[in-house]
Amino acid sequence: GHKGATLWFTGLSGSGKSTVAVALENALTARGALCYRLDGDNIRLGINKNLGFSAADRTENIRRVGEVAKLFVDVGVIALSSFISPYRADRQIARETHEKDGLPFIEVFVDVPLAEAEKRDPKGLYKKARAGEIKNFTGIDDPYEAPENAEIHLRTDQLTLEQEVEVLLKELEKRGII
Ligand code: GGZ
Repeated sequence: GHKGATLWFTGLSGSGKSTVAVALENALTARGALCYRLDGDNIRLGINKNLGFSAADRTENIRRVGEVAKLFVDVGVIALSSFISPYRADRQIARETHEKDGLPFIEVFVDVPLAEAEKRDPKGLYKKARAGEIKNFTGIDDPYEAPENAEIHLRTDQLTLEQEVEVLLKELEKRGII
């Protein structure tokens, strides 16, 4: 069996948050653990479709994601949240939303140097941001506040995807979540 928990992936666009979350989802599913991924595709296009990328909208995005993740954890699901979540204070609120009810919250810093994320640029967004075609792009002309004490720190330019999944599974085992 397993119990609920939120894994909160935070990092720059192109850091590998979604890639790691998908790989972990597959590994958990193979073990029979029920999990659900929260990301821009199912949140920003749905419940949060009225929100953009101003500081206030990012804060509200993350507040709602924290609340929704907590609902999943309440019912025993492992919630995998992958949003840039650039503000430390917003991540702290999501953490407290869980911890005040005794629910596990594991912050995962998906870390790459900006230069590496920019080199990957899978959607060409950094190029557009550099050209001024996208304003307030995280890492270019908008802040990213790196975690100072995340439970897990993954350097995705130094580890393989398999190693990253292994680190996360070990942490979940250590905490008795799986
Ligand atoms: C950052 C932006 C922006 C701006 C659009 N800044 O690589 P992607 O495309 O798929 O991931 C980015 C995603 C970020 O949305 P989040 O909900 O994770 O952000 S936050 O946690 O800050 O609310 C990127 C795309 O949306 N995108 N404009 N200005 N990323």
